[in-house]
This record gives sequence, structure tokens and C-alpha cells, in this order.
Amino acid sequence: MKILYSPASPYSSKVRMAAAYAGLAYESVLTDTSKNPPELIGSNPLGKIPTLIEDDGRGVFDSRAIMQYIDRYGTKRIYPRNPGKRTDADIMEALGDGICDCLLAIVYERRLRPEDKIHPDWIDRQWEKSVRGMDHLEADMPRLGKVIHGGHFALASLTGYLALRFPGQWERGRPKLKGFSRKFAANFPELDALRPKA
Ligand SMILES: N[C@@H](CCC(=O)N[C@@H](CS)C(=O)NCC(=O)O)C(=O)O
Repeated sequence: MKILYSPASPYSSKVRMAAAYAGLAYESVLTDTSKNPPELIGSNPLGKIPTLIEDDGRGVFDSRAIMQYIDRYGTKRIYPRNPGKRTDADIMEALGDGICDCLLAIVYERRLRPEDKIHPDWIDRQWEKSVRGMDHLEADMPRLGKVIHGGHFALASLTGYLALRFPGQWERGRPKLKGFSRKFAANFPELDALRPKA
């Protein structure tokens, strides 16, 4: 089984950490989406990473579908069984991923558009959403114990992505979010190695 990924991708980081934690063996395949490689396009028409490719060639995407897959096939469950806790985990993952969507929109706007076509209002709007999301987390920071779930993986990816692409812009006034990031690294060093990096 393969997971097509890139080291900076927060969603790739989330699923690779979750698969490692759940004891699901996989081969990591470094993938440059901008080149539309046939292995990616052939298994995911959207041409996005992460994409998991089963041994029989079936492509599984997007990252949330891959997380559900890992939960079903891993040796350890990555979502709580209790319905209320499960809903909490799902919301936490949606928020972590959703903030990443906004941050990625900012990065792509700056990176992919010609300078004179960059839309500052669009960037501001995406940043406002990110700020609201981060403040929401800061006000009610999820606990980080030994047993972790999909929501924790999403937050570990989000904070890794923030540290990578937005250093100095998110930490001030958010000691709990920063603390989560630090504690995750200390508690799970083998997973920390899979967090977003250049
Ligand atoms: N909702 C998707 C988002 C995946 C995504 O946007 N991945 C980015 C990399 S972090 C990507 O593949 N971008 C290339 C593209 O959109 O063409 C998921 O959760 O997997």
C-alpha cells in the first residue's frame, strides 16, 4: 500500500501520522502535484495529495476518507467509539483541516498568481477565518493525553504547518495552541518527524 504525499502538505502529514500510529504499513511516495504524475492522476482524478493506493491499485482520497480507512484497517482505532466523543473528534479534525484550507489558499494565492493578480482582500478573508479558528481552539484547547485520535492528528498537522509557513504570525496570545504543538512533539517524537516540513 502506498501513500502519495509531499513533506509540506498538512493533510499528508495527518494521514501518515495516523497510519504510523495505527500500525498500518505503507510506502511513502514523494509526489509533486504540479507535474500531474500518472500514478497520482490515475488513482485520484482531482490530482491532490494525500492519495492512498491499495495493493490492487484502488485510489482512496481525500484525507478524511483515508483517515476512515485507517480506522477500519489499522491495528489500533483512531476515532473514539463513544458517539459524543466521536463527534468532538470529527469537529476537531474539521476545524484543523479547515484552518489548513484557509492557510493553503493564502500560500497558493501568493505563490501561483502573477504579482498584479494577487487579491489582498481574499488573503485577508482567509487569514480572518484562520484567526477565528485558532482563537476558537485557544479558548477551548483539547486535552492531549497518551491516546490520540483523528482530531489530534489534524491539530498536530495544522500547528506544524503554521510553524513552517507562518512563523511569528500565530504564536502570540495563543500559549495553549503553542503548548499543544510542543507537547505533541515531546510525547510522540516518532510522529513529530512526520509533521509538515520544507
Ligand atoms: N480536502 C483535501 C485537500 C487536499 C489538498 O488540497 N492537498 C494539496 C496539498 S496540501 C494539493 O494536493 N494541492 C495540489 C492541487 O490542489 O492541485 C484533503 O483533505 O485531502
